[in-house]
Amino acid sequence: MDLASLAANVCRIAMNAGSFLKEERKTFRRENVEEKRAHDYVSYVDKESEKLIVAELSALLPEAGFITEEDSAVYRGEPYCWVVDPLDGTTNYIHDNTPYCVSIALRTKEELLLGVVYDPCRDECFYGWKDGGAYLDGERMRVSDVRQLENAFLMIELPYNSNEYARTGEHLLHSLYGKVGGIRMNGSAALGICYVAAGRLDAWEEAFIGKWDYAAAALLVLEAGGRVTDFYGNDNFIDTHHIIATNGHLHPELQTLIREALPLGM
Ligand code: LIP
Repeated sequence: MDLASLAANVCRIAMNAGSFLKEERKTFRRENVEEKRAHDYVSYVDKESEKLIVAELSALLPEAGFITEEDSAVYRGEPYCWVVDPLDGTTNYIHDNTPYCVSIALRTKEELLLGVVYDPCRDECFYGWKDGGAYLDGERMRVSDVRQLENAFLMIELPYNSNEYARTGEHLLHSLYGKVGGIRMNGSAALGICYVAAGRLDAWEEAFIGKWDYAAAALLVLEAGGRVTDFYGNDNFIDTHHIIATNGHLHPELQTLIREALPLGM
């Protein structure tokens, strides 16, 4: 399989869907929003974007199955599987906030092969493929070289699952606030993890996220020389719902802090 050529085609598909998101945002109304569960929103834009992407990916690789956030297509154990978030950062989007993006990954049962994340707001395309490197608009990406947590610029995200996650989030903020270079959250797992790959962030973490939120960006961190594990430190993370992505140097300390206060039920 020519992953480089496939990545170029997937970038085109992601950019096409990103243009759709940006165009629809101009006339978007809050009455278009449904609540899948408490504080977890979806709109016709998520669903239409997913239909667009699934149709184009199906033409590109007819034998592949799908894992998609809005469940418009299925995975029946095929050798190849697309993992698609048609609009990552939905809550930002419905409030006319940023960032938001399109995330598309290709995987087998065992490993990630290709990842593309397109941000239509900054017109930035993050992409890469297994053993082929990670790129931002054609420029090779490398993770940062920050080695001390006290100098780190990192992202601590807060998922919808506040009851289960509150103890972890509070522990991390109590342990890190005022003791590191800076803490941010942005509401888009895909872009936050891409920023680790690009060296814009030194570490990122979140639990209770979907495979579609992180699959593409996690591969880019690995290809950019970083490390990705689940909250327990397992490198085999591709079916998990809790992710730590770092430049590698900061991974042990951040994973230890998380392990001190794992989310309830984990
Ligand atoms: C979002 C993630 C974000 C998380 C939100 C939500 P969505 O994905 O990107 O990191 O904090 O709870 O899961 O729903 O916008 O595709």
